[in-house]
Amino acid sequence: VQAVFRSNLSHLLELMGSGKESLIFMKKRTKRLTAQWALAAQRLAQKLGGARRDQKQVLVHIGFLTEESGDVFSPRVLKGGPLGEMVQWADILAALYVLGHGLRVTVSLKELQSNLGAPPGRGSCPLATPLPFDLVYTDYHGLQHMKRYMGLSFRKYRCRIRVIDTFGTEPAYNHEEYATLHGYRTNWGYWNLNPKQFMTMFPHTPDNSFMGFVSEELNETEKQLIKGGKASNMAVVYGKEASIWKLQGKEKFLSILNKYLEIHGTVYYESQRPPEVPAFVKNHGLLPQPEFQQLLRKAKLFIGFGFPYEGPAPLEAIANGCVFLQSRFSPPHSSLNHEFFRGKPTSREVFSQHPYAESFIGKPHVWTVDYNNSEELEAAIKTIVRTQVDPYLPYEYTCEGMLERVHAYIQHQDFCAAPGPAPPGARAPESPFILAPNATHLKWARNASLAPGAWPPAHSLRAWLAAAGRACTDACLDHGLICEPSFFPFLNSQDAFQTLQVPCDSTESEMNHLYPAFAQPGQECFLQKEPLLFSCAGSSSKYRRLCPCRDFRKGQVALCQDCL
Ligand code: U2F
Repeated sequence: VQAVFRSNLSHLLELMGSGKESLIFMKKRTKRLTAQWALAAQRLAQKLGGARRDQKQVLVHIGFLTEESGDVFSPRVLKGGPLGEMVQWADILAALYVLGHGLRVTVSLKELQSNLGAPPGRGSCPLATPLPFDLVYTDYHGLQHMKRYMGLSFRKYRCRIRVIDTFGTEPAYNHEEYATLHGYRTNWGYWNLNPKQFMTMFPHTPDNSFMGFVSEELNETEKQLIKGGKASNMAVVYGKEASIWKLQGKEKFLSILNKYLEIHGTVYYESQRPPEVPAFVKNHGLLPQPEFQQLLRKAKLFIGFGFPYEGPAPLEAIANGCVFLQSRFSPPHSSLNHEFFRGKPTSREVFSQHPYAESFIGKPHVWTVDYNNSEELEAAIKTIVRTQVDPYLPYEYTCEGMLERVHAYIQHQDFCAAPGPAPPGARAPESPFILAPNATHLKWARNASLAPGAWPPAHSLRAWLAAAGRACTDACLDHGLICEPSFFPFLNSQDAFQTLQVPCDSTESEMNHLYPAFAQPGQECFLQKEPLLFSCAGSSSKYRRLCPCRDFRKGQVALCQDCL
């Protein structure tokens, strides 16, 4: 069956159920964004020019909202608790629905069970129960639920699952045996899924798929209106919870700000002003999303205090013409040194409160400064107050961008196909690479004929031998490219090393998330033995990693030029 774009979302609102504060928040958002989704669908339909899209049957099981997993989020919706996850789930549901897929939504184990078919237990044979869905979007909590209810068929069908995973899961943490042996075992990881089945909130690591969410897009007239309507010296502090204001050195920081700007906040409070928030701050209390946007439209500056990490609000602020000011983290925060990230299945280092804003957007919209350096801070504020910036929203965070990406994933990502050690042609028989002059850059010369049907198409591969100590994520970015883990099999061979003129004295095949790699002392080459461990993330000064990179579409890092 062909999928047909939908522009009326009222049936989706019914599917989303009711009762919980979190669902109410999500439904309000979906309703408010209906016109934007409809317009985006129209544009994408035009862009795709009638290309065939298969309709999938999709189950969305939002595990963290179930009572069985504690549902700690719903009661905090109106009290300054995290809303980022709800923003994202609302947008995922909208994208799937607008793309025209068959949709079921569950937020309790009972509903899940009745959608999965016969429950396991006496009298039923879980193996015999076929899964009535082509795709299941869930989270780490939901994975547990599904495993419990699907019994033996979980293994068979897990390739259909997509895990919405805010901060991401690196391959070393995902592989159960490897994680256990090498100290990467956490509360969450070790499901042995294809790492691309994990879908993140920002493009953290290309080992996972970037799912994202949307921010409201302004038309030209609105942009002009906003630019004209800015209050000259108004700043809004990022943070709905009073605890965020317990920033070290806050007094000094705020007094500098207060010299140049009128400071506003949207901190939740019960009956009286939270003691953490100084008297000169104009606190509006937690605002409903549309009113928060209105506030951002008047403000010149949106100020991060270091927490929350990697949320949606800075994108909304920038989209509404604010400058986002945030602190640089030195040393960077990670699961090794910070409570918030501890136990999360990633070693990713976070160099500022919002690394995406820093590296994908940057100046003039984003200023990342050392808050302990008063001079640097004051100089930044002075410049910001003087400059005018245009509202800006990266394409990948528009409704159209999200639809385009989710469409591409649904049509092309298949983790159920029989896993081979390498796709056809991966042994690179007759010099499929062209050598760059410096002999560290390989380009796939033939077209995709060596690996027909591969996605992303194999001809977008550009391979680099990274410097010692450099991760593939960074090595690719250094060349304006992005690491593409699905291309690792093309590089995981003696031939590939040979074509690169890497002088291997010996070659070994082992389980190590840094392989394929070359070790200079001893001139040893190492191949990856376990395909699940192919990883863009990770580095060691011992190795020069062999890295598969690819190009990407402007404003849509998840997709290569020829990926649509
Ligand atoms: C992030 O969660 P948060 O919910 O803390 O992220 P924010 O960026 O603060 O904002 C989420 C939404 O809250 C809205 C705003 C954003 O879309 O429009 N909002 C509002 O409705 N009223 C207000 O007064 C102020 C903001 C992240 F998303 C999570 O994944 C993390 O778990 C969490 C911790 O790092 O940070």
